[in-house]
Amino acid sequence: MSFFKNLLAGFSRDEEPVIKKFPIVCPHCFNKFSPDSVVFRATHYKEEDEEYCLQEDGRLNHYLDKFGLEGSEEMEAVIEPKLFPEENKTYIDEVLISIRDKYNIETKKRLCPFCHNDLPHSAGRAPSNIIAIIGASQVGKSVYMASLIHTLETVTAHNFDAACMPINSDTSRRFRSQYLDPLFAQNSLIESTQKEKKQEPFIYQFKFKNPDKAPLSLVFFDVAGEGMVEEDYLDLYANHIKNAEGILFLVDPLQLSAIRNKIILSQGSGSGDFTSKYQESRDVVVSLGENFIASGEDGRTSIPTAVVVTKSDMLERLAQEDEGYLKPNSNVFCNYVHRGYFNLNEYENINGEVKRFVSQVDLAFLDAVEVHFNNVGYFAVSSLGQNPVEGRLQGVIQPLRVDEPFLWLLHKLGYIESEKVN
Ligand SMILES: Nc1nc2c(ncn2[C@@H]2O[C@H](COP(=O)(O)OP(=O)(O)OP(=O)(O)O)[C@@H](O)[C@H]2O)c(=O)[nH]1
Ligand SMILES: [Mg+2]
Ligand SMILES: [Zn+2]
Repeated sequence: MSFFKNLLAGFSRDEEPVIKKFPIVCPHCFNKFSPDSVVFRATHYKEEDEEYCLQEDGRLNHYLDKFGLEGSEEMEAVIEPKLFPEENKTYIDEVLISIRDKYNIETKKRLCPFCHNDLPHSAGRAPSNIIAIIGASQVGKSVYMASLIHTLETVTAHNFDAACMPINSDTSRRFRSQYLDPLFAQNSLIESTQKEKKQEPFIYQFKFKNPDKAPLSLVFFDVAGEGMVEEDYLDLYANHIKNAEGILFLVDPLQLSAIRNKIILSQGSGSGDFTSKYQESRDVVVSLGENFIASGEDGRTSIPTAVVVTKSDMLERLAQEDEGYLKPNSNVFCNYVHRGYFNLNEYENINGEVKRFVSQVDLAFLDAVEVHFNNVGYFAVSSLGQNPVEGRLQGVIQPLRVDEPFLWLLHKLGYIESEKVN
């Protein structure tokens, strides 16, 4: 179908121009602006020139100060493109990407005009999609982000004729040392995300092999669950949720009090770790509602929101002992790989099963979600495929359905197609 659509589009006379220039959302301060408003950092300095000497960057320092980070050292000058003639500027696909300064020296270092942080090189040239991963403390956000990004890079991208890559070597290094190595190489877990520490975004590019399909930039954030119910924390560290294109809302079955004891009993003794922390997922919805969502007209948001039940491996025994919640042969426990398109049939089954499960174990949460979010899908994943024992993994990680909620978001945002196949 889409093949013919593309073919016809190729012949059509009044073909729509391909859009190549997109508004930029700064991945540091989340202001949105046109690619024409960027500023540049000079690549050299001249001690004797007041304008071009090393100097303090007030805006950058203000930004760093807000997060309690140390101010930067004196830096090269910031260059305002509007003060230069067109012949000094270079554009690719209508997007300003470099400028020659007063000394005729070129700089490609684009900065956000609001906070003076570096912009990713794809900024303005691909739609930028912030995916917010939220949820109460210890629900499995950090582990899920790690498992998801790893799966996107190694499996999902290929299944959709694309490649998924970190935006630069710094992102790659940080992801490896903070997430990938502990989980995949050292069989250990990730420490609870610190509330006091500013989390840097992880930016990835998802690029299709078909050059006619626009690439997308994915910006992932890992926040501290503890902060999710504190206004000050949300204001400072979770502002990206306001500009998110998609939300992954994680819920932990072990924290759903209605079944916690049943799960613990069903696992038997010596069967691994149970989080001792409790934080009602409903409180997280309420606090999000207060801080971000209620600003809309009817107090609801249409941002596509995937409610994701994590640690589904913990539900398997429960299902065997009590079929009232989930059937032992439920789709929740079978991996399914979406390939080439998002299978709506598979989605409808999982959405129905998980929604029914959540309504049984935490109706108050389900109701809170339904009054705040207009566009919701329900999913279940296991990022690890096993329950760690004393903070150690017992073998190779075997993620289950981890990319499905993400693919649903991509489908909702119009980046991948869907089909209904049995
Ligand atoms: N059984 C099982 N346990 C998991 C899984 N994913 C995470 N866990 C457990 O949940 C714990 C918390 O995971 P994190 O990803 O650190 O949780 P978080 O939501 O980032 O927590 P904060 O950073 O404190 O907000 C881990 O230490 C694991 O013990 C999973 O797929 N299966
Ligand atoms: Mg965490
Ligand atoms: Zn900024």
